Amino acid sequence: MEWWKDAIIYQIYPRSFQDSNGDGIGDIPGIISRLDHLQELGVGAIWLSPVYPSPNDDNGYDISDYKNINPEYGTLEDMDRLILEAKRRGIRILMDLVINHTSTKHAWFEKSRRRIEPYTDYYYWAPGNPDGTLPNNWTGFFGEDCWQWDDVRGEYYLHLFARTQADLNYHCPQVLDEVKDVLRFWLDRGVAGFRCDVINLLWKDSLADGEKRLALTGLEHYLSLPETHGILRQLRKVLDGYRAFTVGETVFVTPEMARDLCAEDRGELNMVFSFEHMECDQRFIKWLKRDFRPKAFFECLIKWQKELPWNTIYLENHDQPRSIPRFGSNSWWRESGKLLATLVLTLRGTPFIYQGQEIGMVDFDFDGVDQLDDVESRNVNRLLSAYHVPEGLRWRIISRTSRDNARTPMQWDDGPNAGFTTADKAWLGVNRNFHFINLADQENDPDSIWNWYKDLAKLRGEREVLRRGDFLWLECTHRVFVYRRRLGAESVTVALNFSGRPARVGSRGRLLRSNYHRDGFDGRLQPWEAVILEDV
Ligand code: TEU
Ligand code: CA
Repeated sequence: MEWWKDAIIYQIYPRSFQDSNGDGIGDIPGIISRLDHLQELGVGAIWLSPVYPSPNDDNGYDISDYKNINPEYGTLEDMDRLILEAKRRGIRILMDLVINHTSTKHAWFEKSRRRIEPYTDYYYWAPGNPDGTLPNNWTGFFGEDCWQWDDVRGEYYLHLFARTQADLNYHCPQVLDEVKDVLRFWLDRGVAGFRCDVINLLWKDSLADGEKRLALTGLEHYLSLPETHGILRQLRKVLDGYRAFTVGETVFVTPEMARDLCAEDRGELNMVFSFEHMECDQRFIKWLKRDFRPKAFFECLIKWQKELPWNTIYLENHDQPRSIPRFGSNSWWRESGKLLATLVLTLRGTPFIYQGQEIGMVDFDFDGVDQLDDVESRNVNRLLSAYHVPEGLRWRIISRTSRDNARTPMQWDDGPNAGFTTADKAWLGVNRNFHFINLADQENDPDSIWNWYKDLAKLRGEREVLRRGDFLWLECTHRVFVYRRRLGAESVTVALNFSGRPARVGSRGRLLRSNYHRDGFDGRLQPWEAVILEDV
């Protein structure tokens, strides 16, 4: 049974979801205490960002032990209890599988740098060049080069991400055996599957110089290589024994690549996160923003709807700024928040909702760079400083793109620290707007974004056409997006106005939902209005 085609999946960033013991850091008992919230939303599975032991240079994406729980978050017993308590509410748990790299604090790395067998080749090691230059010219994802000298070993190691995230070497067969073992460890404990971090980069074909590019020189040596597909097929054999689910995070993925990764007969992944629709407001690299152009965004969504029989639908995660200021409008906060909810819950595919999205949380309100935590933002700040970019401009660039925008603590109520923690201070600043944006308030407001999400999630559950129906676009202009979902004789049309001005569309039908109060629909949309019509 493909449960994931009917489920809504909710992403939790554990550090920022709910603190239970007053240390200012979210934790697993905190998550357990909020499971009812997720059940009420109609969530079928939770994707947990990493909860493994980690020095937290990249907040858990630098894992130092794959088979344990970070003491900041709890214990293995807490994790077992989470799996059980979630199951009692019909919710599955997906873990984050980060196997492109480990923390340099991982025991494997400690042994590898000392050339202790069989760990010697677990990572990509290389001597420098006689002229003192790095092993090759590749550049990394976090705005630095990707080689770090290790004194113990007397060689450089490869890191595509932060300096303390060393890339695992899949040319060494033991590495894959270790990963299989990790999969079994968690599947035996009852997790339902994995979100697989940067999974299309696993195999590096050589360490030769790359073609010079504006960003990520070297990419052609590791992006979606055939051997990576082979690795995924091997992992799938383990996963299939448990009927487990996988979604791959796949950077730079094209529809063709995605089809290869997700085709049922190839036996690799179940679905992937593509990035194209998230790049509509970027030039070349994420730090160079341009104005959001809805038409390009709709066209991109249409392309992916058409090219793949099924995939993920998402607008937010822990790496991206919040969706309302980005694709909607802060001045039409409520309306555009509901419109974006409508999009996510009515396109064809599995909707992923990121914590806080269901109450319309917006970007952080930090005052300056010293309030940032994210390793990527701090690196970029350092880099821009080195090029003498003035502080004002640096802040403009970083504040709009920083991953910390999505990582501020969840806003539960209007008590101290938004109900996230009883500590004086949360690990990352709570947004001061929590007096206006918080769950408790929205629970009492029938017109809230929260109640809209709940209502649409329910509608999606009741109407098979919204889940399994095919997709057909009807109108796609610089601000209006209209599409139809159809299953047998059932047909539903969704019309969205991505602008602060009224708009007209050609569709009519019996009004099922609108984010405005209205009785019928005559083709006229209010600013940021979303309507769902039953075709008659
Ligand atoms: O992200 C991979 C990735 O390439 C980007 O989303 C990245 O976070 C950044 O935006 C590049 O500019 C995954 C995780 O989601 C992210 O949190 C980790 O930091 C990263 O892998 C390394 O594990
Ligand atoms: Ca805690």
